[in-house]
Amino acid sequence: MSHRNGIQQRRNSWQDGVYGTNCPIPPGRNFTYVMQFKDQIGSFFYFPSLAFHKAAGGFGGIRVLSRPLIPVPFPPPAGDFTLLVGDWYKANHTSPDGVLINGRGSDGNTFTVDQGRTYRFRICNVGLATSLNIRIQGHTMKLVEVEGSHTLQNIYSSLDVHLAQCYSVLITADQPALDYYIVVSTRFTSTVLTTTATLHYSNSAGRPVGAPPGGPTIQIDWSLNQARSIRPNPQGSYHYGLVNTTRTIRLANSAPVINGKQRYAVNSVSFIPADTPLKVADFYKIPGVFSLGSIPDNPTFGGGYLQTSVMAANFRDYVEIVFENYENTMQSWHIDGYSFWIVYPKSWSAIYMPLDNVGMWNIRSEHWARQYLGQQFYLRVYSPANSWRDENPIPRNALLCGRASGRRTRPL
Ligand SMILES: [Cu+2]
Repeated sequence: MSHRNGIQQRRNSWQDGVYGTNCPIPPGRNFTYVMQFKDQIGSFFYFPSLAFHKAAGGFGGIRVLSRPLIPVPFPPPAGDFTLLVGDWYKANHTSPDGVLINGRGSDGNTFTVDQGRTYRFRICNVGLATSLNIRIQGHTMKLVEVEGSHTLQNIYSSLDVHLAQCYSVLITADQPALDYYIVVSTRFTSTVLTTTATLHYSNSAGRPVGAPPGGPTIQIDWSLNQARSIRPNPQGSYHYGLVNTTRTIRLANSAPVINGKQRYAVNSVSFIPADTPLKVADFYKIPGVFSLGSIPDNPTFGGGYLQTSVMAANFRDYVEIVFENYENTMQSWHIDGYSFWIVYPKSWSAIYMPLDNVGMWNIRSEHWARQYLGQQFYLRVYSPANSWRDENPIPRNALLCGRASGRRTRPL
């Protein structure tokens, strides 16, 4: 089962490729996802979404290009590289054993550039648990895109990349003709792990000179200030103050022990999978798989409990979502069909979101152990119209499993 992070899947949670929307693809069989990359551009990635399959790889970059003639706020780069960076584990998920760039360890990748030209580097953190920092010896990075939004074009000497985050930076090969280290290291870890790749000038006189440049390690303020400096290009953004929100949803992450086991939760509810994908159960109106309203709109600060949690919401509502982080760790939140947010320790982050996408959408921590152990739920954005205008019909090739086994999708 494969999910594409950041791809909006307009009206089409059928193709989202997560536990709550699709049946797993059985061994030896295949499934064709059909989707349109509509009204969005930018850098994203796909990955296997079930269990801990992501720990073994199976991810790749996605580039959604602007249509020809649509103006892009920077000149066409001389080349376009993807760097998928992430923590790597050999035996368990408690502390990483290394950092990989495009699946390889230190000195495993070379990116060749021509002196004097400018290149686009798309950088995504595809790891399980660790924020990373990236920097390039002797070069600065001009940030131009974050998750599909063009940004104010600030210059950085190093950039934090949090879990599941993607950036585009422009790098100009404006230094003497040599090789230079590209360095990726872990953030907020007791042991700092580092890996390197090579930025190779095509007319290079030789290997990098000196040691790989160091970067920030445990400083949270540094990261927070940098995150605040990253602003979407203000042109074309909503005038949020002018829109009336119809509902406020407050979501607090927590780490309760339930039945003697470490779990993670949202508003005290620790998600457990049901035996049938929620979207499929909803479509066939199969009772007993989940119930709406099984997660509260506000933190309860009560003891944690297990539940297949689904929150009900109405199509075209305009909601304010406040992510409240009372814990001491960085939180990466992802809303399928919509977007992605970072919440710093002991702080909160408010977003405004038009619920313009009907479907069953996963809201989850991108920290993979946390989402696996319950820090996630589903938001069911519902339109009573039951029209193909609002939501695509069930795919003809949809796999059916659990209590939906043996049902028919729709005639060919
Ligand atoms: Cu997603």
